[in-house]
Amino acid sequence: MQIRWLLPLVGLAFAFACARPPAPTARPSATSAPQSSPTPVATLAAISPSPSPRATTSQPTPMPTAWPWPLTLPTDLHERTQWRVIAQVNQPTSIVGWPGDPERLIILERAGRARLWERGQLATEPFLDLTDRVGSSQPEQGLLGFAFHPNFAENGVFFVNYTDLEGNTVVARFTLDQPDARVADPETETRILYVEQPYGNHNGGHLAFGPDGYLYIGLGDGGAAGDPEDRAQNPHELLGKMLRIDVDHGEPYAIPPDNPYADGQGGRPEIWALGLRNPWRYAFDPLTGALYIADVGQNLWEEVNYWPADAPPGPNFGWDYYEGMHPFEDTPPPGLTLIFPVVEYGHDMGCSVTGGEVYRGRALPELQGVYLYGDFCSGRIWGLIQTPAGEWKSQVLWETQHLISTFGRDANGEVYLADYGTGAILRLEPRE
Ligand SMILES: [Ca+2]
Ligand SMILES: [Ca+2]
Repeated sequence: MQIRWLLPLVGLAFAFACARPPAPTARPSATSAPQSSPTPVATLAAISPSPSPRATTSQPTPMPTAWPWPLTLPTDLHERTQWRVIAQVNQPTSIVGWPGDPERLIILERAGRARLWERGQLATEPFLDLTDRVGSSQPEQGLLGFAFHPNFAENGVFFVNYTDLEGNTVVARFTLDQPDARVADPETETRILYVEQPYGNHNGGHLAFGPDGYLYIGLGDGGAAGDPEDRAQNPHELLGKMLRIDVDHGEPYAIPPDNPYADGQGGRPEIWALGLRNPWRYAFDPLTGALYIADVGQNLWEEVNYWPADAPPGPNFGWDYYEGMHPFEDTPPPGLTLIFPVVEYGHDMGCSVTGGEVYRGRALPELQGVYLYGDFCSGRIWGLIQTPAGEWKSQVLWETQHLISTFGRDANGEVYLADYGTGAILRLEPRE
């Protein structure tokens, strides 16, 4: 196995470790984040003085009828559950559930194919073949993200994120000829966003629609290492950000009016969040609408960030002032509010975090509301919950041998993962 070659997919540094120290320390973010007076940055003034996740997550909206997380995490899941292989592809980068049909998935292959998995079978003909325009010469390049439009059943529209033959990021819209087509026409492509990439790595690549109906586009800091041009903190650069656009208005899109720089003053209007290194995978909780962003670390710390649905746009997740909870480079200006991760882990536990999904399936009721995430190198998979007191708890639930490149969720909320090394797609199930 060409481990050394594979490792750079989503991270730079790597440190295999077999030691099993306690699960990562969960910290209440409000007390660990440096609280500050209101930011002097005019365009961020709409943000409350201390929009810490903890301050708002005690009453998330839309508030479900019950506490949205379990009170404890199960400890014996490795005995009672299995990750069962359901398909085999080449270098999988993303798994997306087909809207309304739990027996259908779209599985992305890095070289540029979107494969259709349907009722236990992988269709021979790709759902979408973009190999003529996808560049994948660098390990983190390729066909990286896919999102169905919220009204896909009516309009047949979906979006993809890929690096082109020059290595630059393309976000494009496609439309099915017929509502129930099994193959999409590559010629229906309409590019809606194009971002030049200065280096081959840290392209982000994920796409997801939020509960607000807007498309969220994660972009890494553009690469090399240590964000050499300090893009993640520069509001005039799209790299190192989470973007948010309205694909239902404007041409090719409109700016949501509450984006922090919506009027173009002080920053790029597409920006929704700043300070990200490489948000390779992120996910919205289908019940609460909260957003979990796993941001790949530099040399030491991997992190998961949390932003509830009712928190204001514009969070700054800290990179590259901070790597996880730890100072990395330079000193933030006085008054700048940074949002710290709700959990981090060191490179004794892995090398590159792969953001997962909030489990809202039916097969494993005790996992309802648990955010599952993993590590690309160590194969560990954690569960993350918040206690009613606001404390975040993270615990290793499975030790696997998989090179976990992505997780995914089907229409029923069941969770999948991809093994980049073997190409296997696996579904989490009770052990028979
Ligand atoms: Ca830097
Ligand atoms: Ca951070």
